[in-house]
Amino acid sequence: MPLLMSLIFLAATLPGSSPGPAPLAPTPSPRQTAWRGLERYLFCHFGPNTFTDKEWGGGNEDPNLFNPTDLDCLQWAKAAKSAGFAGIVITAKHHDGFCLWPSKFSTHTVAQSSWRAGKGDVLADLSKACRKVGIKMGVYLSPWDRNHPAYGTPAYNQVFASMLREVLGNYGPIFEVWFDGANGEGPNGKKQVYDWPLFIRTVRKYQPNAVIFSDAGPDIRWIGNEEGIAGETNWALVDRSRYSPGHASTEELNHGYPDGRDYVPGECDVSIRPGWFYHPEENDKVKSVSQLMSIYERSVGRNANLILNVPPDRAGRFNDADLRALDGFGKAIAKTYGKDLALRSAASSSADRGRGFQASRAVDGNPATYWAAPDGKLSGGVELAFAKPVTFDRVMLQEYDPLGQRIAAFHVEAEVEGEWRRIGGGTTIGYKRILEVPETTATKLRVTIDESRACPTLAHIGLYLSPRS
Ligand code: FUL
Repeated sequence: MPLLMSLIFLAATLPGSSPGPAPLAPTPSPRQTAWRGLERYLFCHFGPNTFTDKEWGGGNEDPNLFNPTDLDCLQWAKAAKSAGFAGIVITAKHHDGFCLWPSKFSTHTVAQSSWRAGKGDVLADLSKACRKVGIKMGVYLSPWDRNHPAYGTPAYNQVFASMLREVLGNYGPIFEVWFDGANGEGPNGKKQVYDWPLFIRTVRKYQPNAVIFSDAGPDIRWIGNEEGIAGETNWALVDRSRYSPGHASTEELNHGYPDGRDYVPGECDVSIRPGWFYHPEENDKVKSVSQLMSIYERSVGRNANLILNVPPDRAGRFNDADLRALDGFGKAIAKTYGKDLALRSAASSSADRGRGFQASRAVDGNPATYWAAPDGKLSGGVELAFAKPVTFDRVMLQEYDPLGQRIAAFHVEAEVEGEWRRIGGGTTIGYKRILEVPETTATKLRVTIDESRACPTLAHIGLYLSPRS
């Protein structure tokens, strides 16, 4: 046998060497994996409602009402970036049908307003600002249109697809397209039968890397409430075929289920204020940093992404109260999760797959490497030993998401003054799970997987201490 062949044979048969676990269907697409890494981004509800103090416009508003006196998308983008948000999704068109760009397929747009003498284009300003600051841009487009005369007839589907083409073709890369499921009546009193396959095809054609959001995916799903809270058990798996936009069980969307045939992770939407649009009387109702942190830990910390709405005011700027909350929120996340107290601790495993998948891979700070149990083993765990006792009140766990969501139950124990005690546990982990535990000072930590759909993986075990107030 030639030397090289012998070496390969030897390596393959060495005890402990192993190929990686086989992926467990359904698994994320590359666009879903890229979206996972963004974790949180802003939502901006902006349009005629900003000026009429409404949440849902009738579609018959005078376009001249839309008149931001000092539109400053750079201010939005800078605030997002400095608070650690990865992008901004804007309501390019809400239910009132008003287009924030000069669409050729509607007569209810910025071009019909006297704002910037009809030459303004909010999407152009925002895409420039996002590019300058280095964050991503996404768009919300409501298929429900209370202004368009064709709404309620088959012709409207072509109108909406043409609008999508304009929005997706002219402003650079778009990372997310947010489809609202609302389907009310239009000006002629009729409801539209939406051509979803056409809309989805159009997005894929003009922005193949964008994820599409709706109750039914196809890429990411609504989490089933507008409080920004994912279920404590949250599978990224559902059967897409059981839902359509606007028609889905909110309970199922909130939790997913382990036998779901499609990989469609959740996105948690919530506003920093009571309303989605700006209302001056809500300036003193902006959520506190501790409320926002609790939302973060129940969205990003429960295997979902967070889209936080910050509505620009009538000038076209974020209000100071929102800026303060955003800044505090960004700082609190950085303070809590900026320092991993378990990083590069001594790690061992009760069920080790072998070379390349040792327990140390879960604490090496690299999300692309992971601990994995041998094939067929559906339980097992990782133990960490610390050189000095570590004090923490948050445990972060991550599966290696590209191989599919596997873990269904786990628990965590800590060695405190020589005695092991259980400090927490749960069901799903997925891309990221944050567990709030009592403040604990431990010399060792053990994460045990109790149930799994296939041999479990852990890409990250992190320990953190929230700042004391
Ligand atoms: C809902 C809409 O009806 C609200 O106005 C808002 O845009 C929210 C994010 O989605 O379906």
